[in-house]
Amino acid sequence: MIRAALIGNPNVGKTEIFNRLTGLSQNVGNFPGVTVEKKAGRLVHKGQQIELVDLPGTYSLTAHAVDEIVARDYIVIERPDVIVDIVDGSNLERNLYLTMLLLEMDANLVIALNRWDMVAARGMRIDVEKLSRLLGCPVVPTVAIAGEGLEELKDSIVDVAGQKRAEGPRSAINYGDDIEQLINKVEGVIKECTALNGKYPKRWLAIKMLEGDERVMEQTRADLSSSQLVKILRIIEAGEAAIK
Ligand SMILES: Nc1nc2c(ncn2[C@@H]2O[C@H](COP(=O)(O)OP(=O)(O)OP(=O)(O)O)[C@@H](O)[C@H]2O)c(=O)[nH]1
Ligand SMILES: [Mg+2]
Repeated sequence: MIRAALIGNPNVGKTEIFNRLTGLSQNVGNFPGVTVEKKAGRLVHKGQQIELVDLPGTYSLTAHAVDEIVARDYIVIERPDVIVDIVDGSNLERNLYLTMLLLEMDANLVIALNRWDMVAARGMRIDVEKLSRLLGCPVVPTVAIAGEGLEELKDSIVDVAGQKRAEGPRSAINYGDDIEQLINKVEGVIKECTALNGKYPKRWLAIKMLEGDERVMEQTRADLSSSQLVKILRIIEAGEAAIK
């Protein structure tokens, strides 16, 4: 069975896509925040069972807001095989911020460029192939309300689930030499920790630790030995001192 999750900014059409793919009828509404709890449904495509989860809309993946925590925990703890990032094509720049955060998490991404009807209506042009090349994942234009592009979207979900997850960042953000050095050092300690092995994306975890993300610190504390924890805290301290 393929485990896939729909994620994206609020009000982009995630639930509309979820309903059409699963045959369920969750609430859809023309305002943000309609979906507040994750909902699961099933479908079969090309003989493959797919479990699909509809997540609450989120702009970011910090641990500060409940909807962000639901989405983020689902991705880092449940680790679905495929993440379907629903992007509002008519609001591309704003929506791609979340996409970059997902790439940083090493997510196995498929992007649905939804509201493709609005893209055309507004006279905008998007080079879908170029976007797909730059982001290193399939990009499928969709019009959820008309059911357009959904067969291609299901094809991409099955294709991406069949590919092996690439280790390491594909087109993640480069934070510059100083910060990258700190990330590498923390990642080095994380690699030594067998209890954390395969549990979280390593680079993502290192970045969150350097950010002082309390939730990540709590979630990993029991897995780290005290000497590993001390090493990490020293790297963070040294980094802070160097930046000041
Ligand atoms: N024009 C157009 N409208 C769409 C499309 N897809 C969805 N919508 C509309 O966008 C609105 C939001 O749809 P939802 O499916 O509720 O969006 P959501 O992403 O689940 O929203 P939250 O749960 O609040 O995060 C609804 O009014 C849909 O009818 C599309 O492809 N084109
Ligand atoms: Mg919704």
